Amino acid sequence: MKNIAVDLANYDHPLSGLFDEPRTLPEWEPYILSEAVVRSFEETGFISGIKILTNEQVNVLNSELATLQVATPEQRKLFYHYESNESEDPDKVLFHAIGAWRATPGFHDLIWSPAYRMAAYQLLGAPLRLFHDQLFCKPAKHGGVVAWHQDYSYWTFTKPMHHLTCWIGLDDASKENGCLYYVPGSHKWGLLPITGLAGDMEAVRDILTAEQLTAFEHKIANELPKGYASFHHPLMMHGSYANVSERPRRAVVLNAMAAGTLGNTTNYERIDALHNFPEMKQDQVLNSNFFPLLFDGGKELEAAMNAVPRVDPLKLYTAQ
Ligand SMILES: O=C(O)CCC(=O)C(=O)O
Repeated sequence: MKNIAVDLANYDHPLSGLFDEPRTLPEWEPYILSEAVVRSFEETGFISGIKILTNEQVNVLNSELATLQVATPEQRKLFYHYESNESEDPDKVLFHAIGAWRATPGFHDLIWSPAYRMAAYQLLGAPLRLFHDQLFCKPAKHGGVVAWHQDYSYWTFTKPMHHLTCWIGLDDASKENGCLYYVPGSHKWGLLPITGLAGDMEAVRDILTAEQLTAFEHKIANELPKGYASFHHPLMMHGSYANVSERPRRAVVLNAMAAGTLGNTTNYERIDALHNFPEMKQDQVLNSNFFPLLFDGGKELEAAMNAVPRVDPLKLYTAQ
């Protein structure tokens, strides 16, 4: 039994009771982003300071994360990507993995958390599916640079671009321990070529215009208490510097996409990177159990949802 890892992708609903499950509009109301916050997202390409997790929920996820950092070979098969320095010291594990939602109940249920789902619906302006999740763990005093990049440059095996990233801190994140940085307005720069994620933080500078380089002078450090999140547009320029502090910087990232997103894999030049991903057929809606529908505007809420502020997807997600 020990060697069998249960694939939680078989469950298209929460399993653990870790999160509320609102049904009526009054129950959803505390999670609705204001008009001003939605407009700010349209303008700058990101918003920050959204509470997703209580401290107790953070603790549950951090306990599960510790087990995933030493996952069994069977558990590792559930991941689309699993990269670790394999340090024997749990405090020194440098770790990036995609697919934790399939492996443990807390990470599985996080994708159903109401604060996440409502904000994602408003910021995509459309019903949404899970694309995938990610874990980014930088131990104390460890490099762990994530170079400046745009998420969609790595996701062109799906189309059209109608995706959203939510970054959730599992530790307080500060400049010292390697918080994320954003370049406000860079979501209007169009799609730029890939310049790499590891090693040279500044590699992207070689392909930027003088105007874009100037915009970097206004970069924002996304410092956040644990349990809080930022959301960013798929073309937002972002990255994180090394953790030079005495404490870890762990985070879980949820990547969503509009419910009608299609596979675009036939001519994808980095196809090798996808060999552990779920099947994605060219021009077919990604609607298997690996891409669960997370929020469709709530059938039971229907009329009320029209009053909830949302972005206009045609304005925000068409320039590529
Ligand atoms: O957590 C990090 O340092 C990087 C996260 C990131 O690149 C993302 O959320 O898209």
